Amino acid sequence: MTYDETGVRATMLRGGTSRGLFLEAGDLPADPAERDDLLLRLMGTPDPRQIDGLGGATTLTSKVAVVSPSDDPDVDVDYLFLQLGVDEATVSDRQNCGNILAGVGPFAVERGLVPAGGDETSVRIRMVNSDSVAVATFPTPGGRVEYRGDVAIAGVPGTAAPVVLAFTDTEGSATGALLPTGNVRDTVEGIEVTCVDNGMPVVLATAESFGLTGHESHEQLAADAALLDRIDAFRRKAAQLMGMGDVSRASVPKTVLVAPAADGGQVSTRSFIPVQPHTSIGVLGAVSVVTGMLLPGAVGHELTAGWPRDTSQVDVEHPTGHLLVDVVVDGSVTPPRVVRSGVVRTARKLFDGTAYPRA
Ligand code: NQM
Repeated sequence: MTYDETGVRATMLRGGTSRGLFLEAGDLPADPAERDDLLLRLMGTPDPRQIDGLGGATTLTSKVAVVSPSDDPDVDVDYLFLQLGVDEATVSDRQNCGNILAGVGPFAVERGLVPAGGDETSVRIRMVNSDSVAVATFPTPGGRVEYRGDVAIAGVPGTAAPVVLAFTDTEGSATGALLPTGNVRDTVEGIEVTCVDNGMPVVLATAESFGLTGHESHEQLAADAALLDRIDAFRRKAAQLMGMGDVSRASVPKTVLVAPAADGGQVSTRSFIPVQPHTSIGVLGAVSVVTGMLLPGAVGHELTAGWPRDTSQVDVEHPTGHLLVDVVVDGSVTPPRVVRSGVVRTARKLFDGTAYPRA
């Protein structure tokens, strides 16, 4: 079949602070190479402006969710996340996306893949990229997904209905281990790091070790070409230690620099995904960073000294606001064990229709 004439049934949703095209696996070519070629043409990659496609010319808006009913009786749907390049013709399944994940439950109900459960529906989602499970819970009054609500998340104007995401088995999502190097602390290019993977492989370092305050704006960081080159070289070296091989064309690992909080939160973060700075922070990126920081001996652990002991919620500052994550980790056992992690996001359906690929 040539999709050029028929197009493909597609829904676009904002999930958290990202935006992506949501497609059913059954509507796409079964062959991954043919599928990827179609996705690149739908999104308008490669082109720095993605002018002839549906991508939004940033990595945060060049994302695709492929959803299908699951064979596994313990979950409802499978979600394959694909990160498309913007100016390079790349399609990568090497990372998860916790923001786009926020749209998967609503999409599954909209498409009839999962029945609405009552006032609220919980959808069990296998994140195929990492073979881990997330449960998404969101309002469905009268059997319809309700996107309107009063939850505000930093980086998105207005308010919307909450999508509560609870993660299980996210340890070692891309690397096989929570501490992929086997150590809680390593040195990369003379910089002390903690390499951690609780849903997203992250190289955690202090902002200070890069000569930064950790409170720079997104624009300041994006304009610092020497810094971005340094980050790229740094994360490639770290990836070797993490057993990830050559990551020059991969979107992981991410680098996250931490510093004392400056706006009433518990830690300030500046993330690089993997080279350009994030305008906020990825969901699983933030969960991984907090997990790492909670481990005695880790980089940034000293910043946790003043964190309240009566809650597992951690207020993570990023360039455009705050992200609240919920993480409980048992660092007293070897290797450390994640007891629980989760986050609250919102999502919104932007369009549902037929998408046409460029020739
Ligand atoms: O870490 C961006 C995003 C992400 C990923 C990135 C994400 C996550 O903000 O779970 O959400 O790190 O490339 O969408």
